[in-house]
Amino acid sequence: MNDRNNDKKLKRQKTFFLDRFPYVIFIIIIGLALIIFFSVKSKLPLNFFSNNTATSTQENTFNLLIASPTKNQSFEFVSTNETVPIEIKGKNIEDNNYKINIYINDSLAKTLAASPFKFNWSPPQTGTYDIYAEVTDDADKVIYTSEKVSFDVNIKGDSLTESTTPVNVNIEEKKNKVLENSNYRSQNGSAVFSLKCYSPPVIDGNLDDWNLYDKFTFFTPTILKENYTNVNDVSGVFSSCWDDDNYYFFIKVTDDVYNQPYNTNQINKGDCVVFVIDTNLENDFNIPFLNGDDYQIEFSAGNNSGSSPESFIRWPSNTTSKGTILASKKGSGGYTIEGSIPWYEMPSITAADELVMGFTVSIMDTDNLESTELVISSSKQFDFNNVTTLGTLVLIDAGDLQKENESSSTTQTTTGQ
Ligand SMILES: [Ca+2]
Ligand SMILES: [Ca+2]
Ligand SMILES: [Ca+2]
Ligand SMILES: [Ca+2]
Repeated sequence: MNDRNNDKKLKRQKTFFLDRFPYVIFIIIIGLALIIFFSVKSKLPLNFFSNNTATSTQENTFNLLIASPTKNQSFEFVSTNETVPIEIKGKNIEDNNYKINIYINDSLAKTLAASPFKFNWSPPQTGTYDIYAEVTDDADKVIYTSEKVSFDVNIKGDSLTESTTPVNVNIEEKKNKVLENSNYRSQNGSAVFSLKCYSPPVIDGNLDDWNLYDKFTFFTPTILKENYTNVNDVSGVFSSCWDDDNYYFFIKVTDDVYNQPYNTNQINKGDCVVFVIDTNLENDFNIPFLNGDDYQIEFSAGNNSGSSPESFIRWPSNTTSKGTILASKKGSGGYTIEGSIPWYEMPSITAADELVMGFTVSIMDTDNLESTELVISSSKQFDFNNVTTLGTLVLIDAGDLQKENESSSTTQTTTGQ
């Protein structure tokens, strides 16, 4: 009985194996085929199977978009003091050390190497402009080009000279060259450029002699930034220039409530403007504290009772700045301060073309309280106790702009109405 049963079992097992034998063979063949395929895959000529698609996938992960101006946007300006805000948004650009070249009407307007990829562009005259941007790699090879965006600028210029300020490509190239050749804190935001002036601005609080100079507007809330509401709360336009004697500046501050109850060494608690300068950027690159070659200078447009504008050198001397000349204007929506600081007040600086310094200009806002409520700065982060948060100031000598502007304005006509 048992033997017969065993025989049956054995027979069933044999049948079971024989029945499935073709399947087993089939699975073994597929398995071998896969092993062979993967081992020779990289040698196959077909792109589809090889890794050659990697480069195009990488390119596709770039994205470059003109965020400002928008398509067919129209700008109505009253003078060439006003600028078109240019902002490029990119994907995977920063991580790779790439640069963005921005072309307006097919000529290079700006090269940006660090985010934010934005700047203010001064349109030379009324007209329609095309803008596009391209990404270049370390070898200056163009690896991505954005779409072209058209926009209109209408300058209702009231004088010939105002509406014909040319965009000077040479100056832009020089700025880029200086930044490329220097060690500066690009991660802390756009550099502030100061052009040499061949006839100094009149210190009277009026903007009219600042047409030719760069305007810096990218102020970011940095200290007590949770109190920031909008551009009317506090924002600013900063411009500066220099000659062998002085550093000149103009700042137009928009501030909904002017509140400066203080004078002299307390002006930093009310509405005021502060420069922090590290004159030995190269050697102090990683030193967080202020040392002997640094300056912190504060400026007030005058107190609430109408005292004169004043400045205070908080560091290193803790004294008023006697040589500084200031003029200010206060209005309902803010104030302006125009000033000249003699270089002898900052003896660590030897003013020269292409000098690169650590620098942040901050606007301190006090509206209703008795001390500072909010600070906006020209660098992305700012901390009075940390010099490594400073942005960059570059002195540039680009020749006599006034003279160049006058000679070019005689050959150009304004189309503003
Ligand atoms: Ca002036
Ligand atoms: Ca305010
Ligand atoms: Ca220093
Ligand atoms: Ca205020």
